[in-house]
Amino acid sequence: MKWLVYFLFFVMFTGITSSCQFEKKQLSEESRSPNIVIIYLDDLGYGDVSAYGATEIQTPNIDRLAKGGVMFTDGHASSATCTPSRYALLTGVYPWRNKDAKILPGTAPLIIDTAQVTIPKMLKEQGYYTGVVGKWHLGLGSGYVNWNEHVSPGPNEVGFDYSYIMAATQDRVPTVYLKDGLVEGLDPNDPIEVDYSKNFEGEPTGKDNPEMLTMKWHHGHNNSVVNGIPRIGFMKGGEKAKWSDVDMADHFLAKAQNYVKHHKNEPFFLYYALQQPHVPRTPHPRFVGSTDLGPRGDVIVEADWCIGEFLKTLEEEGILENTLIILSSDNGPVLNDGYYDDAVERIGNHDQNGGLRGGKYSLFEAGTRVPFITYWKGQIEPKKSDALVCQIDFLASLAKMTGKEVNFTDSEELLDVFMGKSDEGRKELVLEASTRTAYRQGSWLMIPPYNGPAVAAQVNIELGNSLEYQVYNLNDDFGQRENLAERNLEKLNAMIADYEEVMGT
Ligand code: NG6
Ligand code: CA
Repeated sequence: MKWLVYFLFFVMFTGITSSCQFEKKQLSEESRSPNIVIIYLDDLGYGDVSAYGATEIQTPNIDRLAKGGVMFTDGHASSATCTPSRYALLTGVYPWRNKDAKILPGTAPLIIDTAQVTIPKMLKEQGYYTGVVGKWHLGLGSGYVNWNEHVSPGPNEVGFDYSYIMAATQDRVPTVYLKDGLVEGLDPNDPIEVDYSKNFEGEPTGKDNPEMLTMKWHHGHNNSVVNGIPRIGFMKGGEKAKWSDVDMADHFLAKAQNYVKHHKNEPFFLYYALQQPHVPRTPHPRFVGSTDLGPRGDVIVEADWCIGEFLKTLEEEGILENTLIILSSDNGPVLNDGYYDDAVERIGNHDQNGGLRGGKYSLFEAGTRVPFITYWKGQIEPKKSDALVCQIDFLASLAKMTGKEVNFTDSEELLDVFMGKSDEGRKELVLEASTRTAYRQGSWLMIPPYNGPAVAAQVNIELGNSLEYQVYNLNDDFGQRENLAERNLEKLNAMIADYEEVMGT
């Protein structure tokens, strides 16, 4: 009898707990945070995407995101160059607050403090698995880097569970991939040495060995030669570990796809940082000639294809509906960035700036205004938004989305804007280009006076330098042709005062 009572109790109890567990499971699945993917291109301009008006390049896969999500027309990178923009994207901190946030050589130490909040760190605390695949360019190590040992600190120390990266840029040595801090495919009998100040004895260079080159350098880029391409910096050894430039896009894509397949059952974050269309532009042979624009156009088509394949993987794995995708670029476009690759000669009717003034390195609008898209199938209603938004705002917005509310200094919480529910973007934004800053307020932009050339001669881009204050109203003057500073002294003075307050000067 006693046993029967025990038995009945046992049945009731296990029944109750298992039904509780069932409810809990269902609940957590419903409220589960979506996967988050940031697809980040390198030097892709506002006018380089067909959804943004390009006619000479077709980007059907990026367009699919733009047309199925929020396509921002006033979305900005924090800076007109790579390292500062990536720093701001990941940390939510304005790059001009960190004096090391400037274009880094391949030997530079990590510029993110390992104690700093980052998107991957914040998401990890919220139960995400976090990964980065592609271009890093935020420095590695804390001084001298021995590339033959575990390289640290790096992405894994600032919040990424998994990292598969190129250290700096495609045009900088070392030209090898690193997986979780280890150079992939390294032969211990052929150690890697890297130096940015002097060559290793007897090693060929782009400058002295033009006969070795399959791509000619225009400015800079005349140090070590790898795969016939002269690079920035000197490198010796590591033959087997060197990447194949034409396979890089496929290589990163496969890593990104694998990552998704392995982590589809947990909330994951992926920062997929493509290398295109940064120099050297090395389309895989199957993309050569896919535009009339030469390699620069062809690698944009290649990048678009990679994005399409990546989306297919999300679909095949059944998680597209549960994944928020953000797509943008680290800075504006440049044609000749140091190699002769026909980008200038074959530009034809293409306008990489999409009507904006300036380009990469510039304080004018084309420096930072870039393609900027948020997409979440079934959750975000397709629309165009002219809200002023910046990549620096992802941190606070994703924190809000995943239930972690923190007050950030520079990163603004704009979740409703990114979800297409509001067009109330930022009221103000400080933009940066090679340590210079400009101030955006509403539709107005103020550039303080700067010494320095008006045009960067080698890349042929207007930098925004002038000894006079410049003020533009972007609503009426998209191409920044008319400096209104003199005629609007009141506006100018008000903007200077607000700018100085933000800058703390
Ligand atoms: C410049 C390079 C340019 C590019 C850029 C970084 C020269 C002359 N120019 O210094 O080719 O590598 O740095 O681009 O070396 S970024 O997109 O990573 O910021
Ligand atoms: Ca870049």
